[in-house]
Amino acid sequence: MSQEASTSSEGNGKVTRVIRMGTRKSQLARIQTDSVAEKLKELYPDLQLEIVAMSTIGDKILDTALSKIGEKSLFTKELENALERNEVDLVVHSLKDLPTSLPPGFTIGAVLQRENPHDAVVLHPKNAGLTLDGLPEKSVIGTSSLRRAAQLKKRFPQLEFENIRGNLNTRLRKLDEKDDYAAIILAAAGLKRMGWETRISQVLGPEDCMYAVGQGALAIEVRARDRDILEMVSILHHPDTVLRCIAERAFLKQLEGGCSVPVAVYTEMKNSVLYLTGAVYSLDGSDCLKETMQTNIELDNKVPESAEENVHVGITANNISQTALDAAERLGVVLAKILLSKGAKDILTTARQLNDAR
Ligand code: DPM
Repeated sequence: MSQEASTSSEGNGKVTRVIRMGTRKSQLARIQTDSVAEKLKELYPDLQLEIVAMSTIGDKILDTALSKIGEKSLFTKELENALERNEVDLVVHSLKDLPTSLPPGFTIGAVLQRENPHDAVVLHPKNAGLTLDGLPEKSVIGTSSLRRAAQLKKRFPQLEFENIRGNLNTRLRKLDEKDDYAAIILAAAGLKRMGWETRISQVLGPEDCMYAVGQGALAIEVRARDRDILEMVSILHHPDTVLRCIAERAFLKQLEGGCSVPVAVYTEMKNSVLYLTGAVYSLDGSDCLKETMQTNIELDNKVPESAEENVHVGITANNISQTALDAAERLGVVLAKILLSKGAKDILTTARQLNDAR
């Protein structure tokens, strides 16, 4: 069987190409991919879509904390291999799982409107009605995110934190059916997409826990050379989300942080001003560097001179003002440089070493 995406003529002069969408096999990944398929169908009613599901390393290694698996593109490698081999034409990811530098040949062709980017508390049923503040001393909170643990340890020193792994279904089951955890922390966006919004007992604001770079946004990864697909998906770009996420990703990239370092952000777009708060933490949250900066965003009509020029931290957005994208990226870089000048590198290096030694 040919692995090339098939092209067929319907005899009416209109060529329809079957677009294959790659996805991980988890329920969340499938829901996310289906939602993008639906949007594409609405915009291009003649489009023929096929969904191809596959397992990734991240799905197979379920007993180890993410932050301890030394594989950068944990959830993306197999899908990128399939893209490379033309077995699929695009892949839907959670943006926060995509590294700030993609392997050569790939680019993010669309960043969709962000869901609630905050983290949420899901309580064991026996604790119904409580908040993190009201849980008994030494209650165990399940999270494998160094970022969440660092911030929450500092903010709620009376609580204890333990790793929890597995996809969302597994984690909810571990919470409900055992007595190991008083609560777990998950992204509100994932819970909402799974239809489990009712399990959210508390959404954590930035004073309690800032979110991960790109959290809550879906991204479509494509072959950089595939200009047709790039153009097709580009109309799904949500400009405010793109600008916020470019600033966040530029911040993380400049810090040389991967997807599992204690780095957190908070962004806002208000009256054409983009605000970025970024922070780095020691593992127990006792050391923290945090700053906020802003930049004006001018949505002029400046278009890129060449397609290659318009890539910002892995994202191609030819239909968004070049000036605005540059300003967003610069904001992230400058904020990171300020934190680096105050010692962010040492905090992150120590956090990484301690985590590797655990
Ligand atoms: C990344 C982290 C986690 C995921 C690290 C972090 C959480 C890991 C854990 C980079 N990816 O957030 O500090 O709790 O062990 C992930 C989730 C979603 C995308 C699930 C979640 C859904 C939300 C979204 C896993 N990736 O964070 O609850 O689309 O942003």
